[in-house]
Order: sequence, then C-alpha cells, then structure tokens
Amino acid sequence: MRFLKMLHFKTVPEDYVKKTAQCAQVALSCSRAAHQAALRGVVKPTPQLATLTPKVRAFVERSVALCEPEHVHVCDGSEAEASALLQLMQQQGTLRQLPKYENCWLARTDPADVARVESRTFICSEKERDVVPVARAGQKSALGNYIAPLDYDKAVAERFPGCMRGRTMYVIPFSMGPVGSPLSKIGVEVTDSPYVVYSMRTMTRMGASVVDALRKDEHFVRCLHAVGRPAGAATPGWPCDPPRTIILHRPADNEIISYGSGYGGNSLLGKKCFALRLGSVLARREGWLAEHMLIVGITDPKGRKRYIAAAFPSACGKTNLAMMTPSLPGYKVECVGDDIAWMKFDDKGVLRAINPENGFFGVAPGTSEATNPIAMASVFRNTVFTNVAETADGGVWWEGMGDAPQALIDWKGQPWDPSKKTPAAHPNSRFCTPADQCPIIDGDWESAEGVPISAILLGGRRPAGVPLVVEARDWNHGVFMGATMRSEATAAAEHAGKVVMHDPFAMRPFFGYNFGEYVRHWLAMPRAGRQLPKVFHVNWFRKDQQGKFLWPGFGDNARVLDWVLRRCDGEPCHQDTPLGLLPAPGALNTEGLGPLNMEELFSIPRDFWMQEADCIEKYFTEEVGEDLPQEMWEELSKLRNNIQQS
Ligand code: OXD
Ligand code: MN
Repeated sequence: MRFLKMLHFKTVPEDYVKKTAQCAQVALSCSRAAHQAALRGVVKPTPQLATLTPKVRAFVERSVALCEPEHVHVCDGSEAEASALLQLMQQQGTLRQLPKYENCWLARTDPADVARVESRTFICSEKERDVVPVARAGQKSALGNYIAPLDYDKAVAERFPGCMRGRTMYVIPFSMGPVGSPLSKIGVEVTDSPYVVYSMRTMTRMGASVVDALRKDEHFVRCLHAVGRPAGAATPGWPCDPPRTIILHRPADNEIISYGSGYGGNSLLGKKCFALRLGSVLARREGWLAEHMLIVGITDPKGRKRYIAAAFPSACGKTNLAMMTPSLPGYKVECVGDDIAWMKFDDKGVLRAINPENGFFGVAPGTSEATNPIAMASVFRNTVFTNVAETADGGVWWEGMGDAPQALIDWKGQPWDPSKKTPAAHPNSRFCTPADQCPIIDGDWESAEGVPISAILLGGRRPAGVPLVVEARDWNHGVFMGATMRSEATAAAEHAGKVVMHDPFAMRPFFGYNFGEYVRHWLAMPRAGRQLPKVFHVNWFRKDQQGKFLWPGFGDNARVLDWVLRRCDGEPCHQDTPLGLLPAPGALNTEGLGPLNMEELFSIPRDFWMQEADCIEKYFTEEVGEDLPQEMWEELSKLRNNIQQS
C-alpha cells in the first residue's frame, strides 16, 4: 500500500474538478477546444506523466477530466508494482491467496458479472451499414450491434463523469504481440480496476518497454475502462454496475470504451475488443487477418514441422487443441497461442501468424489431467483464477477436474452442497496464466515475423450431421465453410441453453465491421505469388443416436491433424464427396482406437444437408442480404446441387 501511495500523485485538486465539470459531458475522443482549455495547466506535469508521449498524455488528461479519479498511476509492469497490486486487492477483498500453489489467487466476481455481454457490446460508425449488413438495417442483427455516434456520446456522458471519484486511475501502456514486431500494435488502457491491471500484465506485454516503443511510433488504440458502481453504494470487493454495463468501440477513432463490468473480455480491452473487433477493422484496412484462432506447431515423425491456425467458437476446445498431447507416436505439438491469431502474407507469399496475447485466459471447467495435462502443468503458478471453487487446503476445483473434494466453497463463496445440483465453479470460470509457463510453448512463439501457416481449421460443436473432417476444394469453398460455421452456444457469453447458433469464422461476437465486407476481405486473399493455406472443417463433437460422442477427441485429434498434414503434402489420401474432400477409406490412422463407428462419423445424411442448405440460405438472406459476395451464393448452390445429386 505504501508503495502504491508512493507512486500515486494527486492529480485532481478541487479547483480542477470544478473547472472540468463542464468537460464531463464530452466523449473521450472529442478533443474539443473547451475541454483542452479547461485541462491546460491543471494536470501538472509529473515525473510519471512526463514519461508518456504527448498523445498518450493528452488521452490520460482527457480521461482524468471525465472520470475524476483521486490518483493516477502509470504502470511500469515491474514485479514490485505487481506485488503492490496484489496486496491492495487483498485489502480490498478482490483477491484471496491460494496457499496450496505458488503465487496463485482467487477472485470471486459479483454473480451478475460473469461473462461477456454481447447484447451490450456495440460498434460505432457514421453509417449503420459499416457495421451491420444491409439486410438488418434498423433491426437487431446477429452479426454486430450498431450504435450511432450521438448515442455513443450519450452513453459515455451518462456513465463516465465522475465515475472514478475516490479511486485510482491506472494507465496501462500495452503491446498486442511482441514489443517491436512489425505485426504488433500498441494500446493504452486506463482503468480503475487493479484486477484488470494485474490481468493485463499477464495477457499482454505492458509497462515501461511499451512506453519506450511509443516514443518511436506514437500510434496507439485508446482504451478506457471503468468498473462503475451505483451512486452511493458501498464499494464491494468486486465493484461493477451490471444494469448499466456497456462496451463501445469506435474503429474510426481507434477507441474502445467499456463501463460497468470487471470481467474478462469486457474489461481486458486488449483481448476481444482490440485484438479482434478493432483488429479486424485494422486488418481489413492494412490487408491482413485478425482472427479468433489458436496457433499450433506440429512436428511429424519425419521431423517436419508445420503450423496450423484453427477457429472454433468460445469454449469448443481451442485451448485443448493448442496444448494437445498427441496420441499418435512420433508426433509433437507446440503451442503458439490458444485464442487469437494475427496473420499477414509476407513478401515471399507465406502467411505468417503471431499470437497477439501473452497469456491464457482459459475456461477452467472441463480442464483435467485427462483432457489437458499441459494446461494443468501450466496453471498452478502465477495465476489468477476467477469464479472457480476453493478447496479446504487452499486449492481450486472445477467441474470436470476429477472427483469433488470434501468441503468445497463454491464460486459465490458459499459451502457447496452437491445435492443442490448447482455447479461449484461457474461454467465460465477462468484461469489467467502467463503463456511462457506452458511446458510446450513453441520456441518461435514470440518470433517477430510470426510462424508460417500451412493449414487453417474451422469448426464448432455439431452434435449431428457434420463429418469429423472435410477439406475445402479451394479457397472460396474454404471461405464458404467459414461463413456457414455453426456451433452449440457456450457459457462464455450470456446465451441460455445449447442451441446451435450461426457463428461464422467463430467471429460472430467479434466482427468490427460489416460481415459481408469481412467475407469479401477473405475472398481477396488469393494473389499471384501467395501460398494459400489449405482449409478444413472439423467436428470433434458428433454424437450417435444414443447421444454418445462418436470420436474420442483430445489427444486423438492428432489423427485428424496427421491426415491434414498429409493432405498439405499433396498425398492422395482423400475422396471427393458432396461436402468436399474426406479421408479415403482407411486413410485416417485409427490404429489402437478400438471399435469406432466410422460410417456414422463420416456419413453425409441427405435430409440433414438439404435442411442445412435451407438454413444457410435463410441466414444469408435474412442476416446479410445484398452485402453477401456473389461467390457465397455460388458455393451454396454448388452444395445444394451436390447434395441433390448424391
Ligand atoms: C474467450 C471467448 O474468452 O471467446 O476467449 O469468449
Ligand atoms: Mn475466445
């Protein structure tokens, strides 16, 4: 605490608050003259602020004027700072230590603040069509939430003025991607949540090195985050304001503003907000791809190493695939990233990918020695667990980890009563762990130029009808596979039940611009001299009539990767089908797996696919309309013809 006090400096004398009261109505990006004038001479240059570039300083000053914090602290990312934050969060009741492990902590959120809030997440632009396909103009769209500039400013003005009174504003300079890589981008998040600061330290590269990098290139994304709280309410250990939560993005101004939630994707603004929503806009503008994809390196028994990127919706096993222990002898998997890939063709025409993150914010339930021993070997040091259950010996537990120990405290802090059938850990409970603790982190995971991508996998949870693996015939077919992805809903956002939802490219909650334009951007990737990765659709989750999974999954998914890599080598181990290229009979290595119903696993039920084609047509028409590139309609009619003729 003393350490933090030392670093803080009083920024807001009373006359300053009065002077800036008029500025409080001003949205953050508006550098209005009056606003600037009110600030001039009030926020005095201090040693800490003086280290920031003029643009960053101006952003911090505008944020101070709006939010009126008591202190401002510019984060340097040091160990000493991290320990001071931990101490503070213990005092405030946000974190408790987990004595069973080394430097591990447990956070329990407000029970109303447990997941991303897609319904309150908006993209702002002058024209609605920049954000939402024309077919949904003026209506609710499944593919993006639009907010008009005036409503955006109003939302900020209704929430932010004075929202940090009595609190400290932390300034987090952070880099998405290794500091200095040509593929990386910088952001500055100001927040009043020490939990966010501590988590950003794990999930991004943050602090002094980024301040230095900003001196060479002043460009950065402005991120403002406040936990908010109802006026007059006591500050609990997890302050938040769920009824008024809002997550705003204004790509044209490189700006993200988030209010009311301290949780994950709502508050760690480098992740979904920057790396995907704003990232996708930057990527289109600059000719690259920002995708919801893991990246892994796979070495085959001949010692050849290839990298693949894979897009699966939230909680569909991305972390498990990224850290897979292959069941096939001679194979080795190494992890580059488990959630987000930024990919760009280099001047030799090779698609290169970086993981813009620095840690794993993984879903805990379902993670076990059996499903993901590598994650289990990664997370019990230097980790913040959020909303998991606590054991009597100061450890953690979640559903799917193994037998429940006696005397658990559930995620709400109450003794757990298994007879009540409520989960001990919240289904979206998480671990937040430094990536370099992963025992199979790839040697090149921080390579500035990125790793070369040979194949892209797309997939989701499809209990019926969808074969284990299908290779796209060509690039446009692969784009169609991405555009028509569907999956059962998960607990990562606020959806109820297990409905099968459209989730194109696993990006449905993360598009920063019109989905039709996004598809067009993908279609524009083929160019002379470029080596396009092969595209595959996979489904580990197909079930039989009795509801049992047809495929063992996990480490046995290496068998599918083996086929994928053999296809990348041009081996003719495939057969043509109405859906695309499937493994030829006997081509998938199933040695030692015991009896499997391969026929059902790879069947292409005609009625199911006729219905699927109708459903895709309805989706394209109702959600995208005229904005959908013609190539997608052509692919749909190929699919329909192929199925009809089958
Ligand atoms: C995540 C998500 O947290 O996709 O990664 O929701
Ligand atoms: Mn994700």
